[in-house]
Amino acid sequence: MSTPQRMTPSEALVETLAAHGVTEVFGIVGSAYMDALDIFPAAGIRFIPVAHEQGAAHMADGYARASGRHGVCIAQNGPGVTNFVTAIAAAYWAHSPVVFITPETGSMTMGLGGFQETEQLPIFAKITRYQGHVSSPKRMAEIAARCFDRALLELGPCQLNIPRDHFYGDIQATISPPLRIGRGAGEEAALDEAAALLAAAKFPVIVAGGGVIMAGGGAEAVALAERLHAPVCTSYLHNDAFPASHPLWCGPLGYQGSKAAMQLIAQADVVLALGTRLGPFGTLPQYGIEYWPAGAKIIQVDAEARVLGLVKPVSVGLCGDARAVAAALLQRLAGRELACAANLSGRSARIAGEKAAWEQELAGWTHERDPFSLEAAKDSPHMHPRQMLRELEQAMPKHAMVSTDIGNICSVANSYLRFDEPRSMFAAMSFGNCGYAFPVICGAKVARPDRPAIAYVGDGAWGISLNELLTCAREKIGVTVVLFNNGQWGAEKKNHVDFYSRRFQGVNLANPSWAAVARAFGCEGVTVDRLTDVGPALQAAVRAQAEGTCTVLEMMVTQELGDPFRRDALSKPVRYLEKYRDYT
Ligand SMILES: Cc1ncc(C[n+]2csc(CCOP(=O)(O)OP(=O)(O)O)c2C)c(N)n1
Ligand SMILES: [Mg+2]
Repeated sequence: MSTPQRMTPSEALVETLAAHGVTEVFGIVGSAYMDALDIFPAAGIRFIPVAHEQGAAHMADGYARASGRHGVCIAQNGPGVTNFVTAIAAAYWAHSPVVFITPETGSMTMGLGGFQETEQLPIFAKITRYQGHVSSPKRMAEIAARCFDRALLELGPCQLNIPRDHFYGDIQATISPPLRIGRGAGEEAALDEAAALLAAAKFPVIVAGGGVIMAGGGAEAVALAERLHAPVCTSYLHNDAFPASHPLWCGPLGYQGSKAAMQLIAQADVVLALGTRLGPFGTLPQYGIEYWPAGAKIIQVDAEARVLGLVKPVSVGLCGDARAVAAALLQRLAGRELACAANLSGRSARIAGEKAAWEQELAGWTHERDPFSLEAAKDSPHMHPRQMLRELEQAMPKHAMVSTDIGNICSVANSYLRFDEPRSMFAAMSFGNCGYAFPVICGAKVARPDRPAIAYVGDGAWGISLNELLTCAREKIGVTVVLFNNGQWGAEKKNHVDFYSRRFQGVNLANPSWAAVARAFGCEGVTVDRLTDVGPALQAAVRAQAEGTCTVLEMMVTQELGDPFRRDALSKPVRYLEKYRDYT
């Protein structure tokens, strides 16, 4: 619609949603935006009512991550909107193009302390890419469109803040088509320099990050890796950035990642960090291995200029689209003599050797062996978490999407989550909030009903998020929850074990039967206590997804605990006061 037309601001909003291809919106109904909600069906938009607004924003995040399209959520002004905060912060660190619509208290009463009033822009200022405020009803279409354009342009959440009286009126509005701006491959001179470094490299290693996925650059990354015959590590929690079945794939870096990836990158003289900010948490030493090659030349590619050279010093920083950069580098390397060609067979053997060694170690690593874990598992009738995770890996259906929460077992799962296609792994990323995985997989399933959808969740995190079982039952969202019942907030208990002489506080959980709880919500619930039942239970639950059935598989596991999250951030307690003397 290129010419202005008479409409109401509600119509302008809904027409803008439609123009941007929005077909689903997550939220909880509220009077503030009811005038727009009323016409969603006529615009082909399904409103998906949820149990908690945090769930709605996580679902929008999952929807965006699975599809690459906008995820959209909406809430009542005041408390509905503040319930978004945690999930928007998570979406910010996951680079998700989420547009969250926040009706605000009326413009004529703002500041008087009326009902459901709070300043809604400052709360989100640091966790959004753009905040659009509809300062006049006449600007509804313009500001709404800007939120949608910028969410994709800058890859992050954008807030559309609308005083609730601004939904009403008689305006002339133009509905503009989406503005799509390509990023390109970046600076020519930097590309030349990067190509020269790669051509001279004797042991080049690629780190493939989330930027490869977001740019749709999987094929280019594979082609570049093959041209260099370079091993490819995936960046922390982006296990789907490179196909795991490819011979050059080495697995994830970072916490509970692949030792093969770490041993190989430690050898690198040149690292191509493709589409990754090289987040600090994903480059810390693990398993006692200081793998980051401090002496290597680093070429870092990211769509966001400000992350280049931020965490690790770089030799070349390239601000561009990971796909376009990979293609441009391939072009520059075509027909060129590569120093690394000289030791191709040696490198091949090295890659295969490190991968085989890690596989063998993983295969034998059936349980944790530290004193606490050995004690905890000794007389337990339950499954060892690692063995259970391996069974899940082996039974994982093709094209599966898996979300993971924050917790000890979810973290250990990192070694057992391998994917052949992008947009398959949705971890809680660096915001790290417990309660992420379940609503996120619900949103992913709504976006991609054709793909199996599985959430890995600890029993503690489950308590934060299980209310969305209501949404699954009501809206027939067929996802599978693999719930790790170890009766504890395990990841934090591990810190008590390692640093606080096992003075446990607030870490033991008395659980109901989570399978029975799921059934009470109108979903399916199955308790699994034997390794041989893990795979068949997963497969049956995935089959039931086709009927819109959500199943909770309650995995009964021992209380053993893998390596801690934050060894880097904790130290043994020091007490100076007499009354706390024993607390060391
Ligand atoms: C919202 C939120 N609250 C608290 C934490 C701190 N925290 C990190 S891991 C963890 C324990 C997770 O326990 P559970 O979900 O049972 O998984 P497990 O570690 O037992 O596998 C907690 C409480 C967090 N990350 N997010
Ligand atoms: Mg637990």
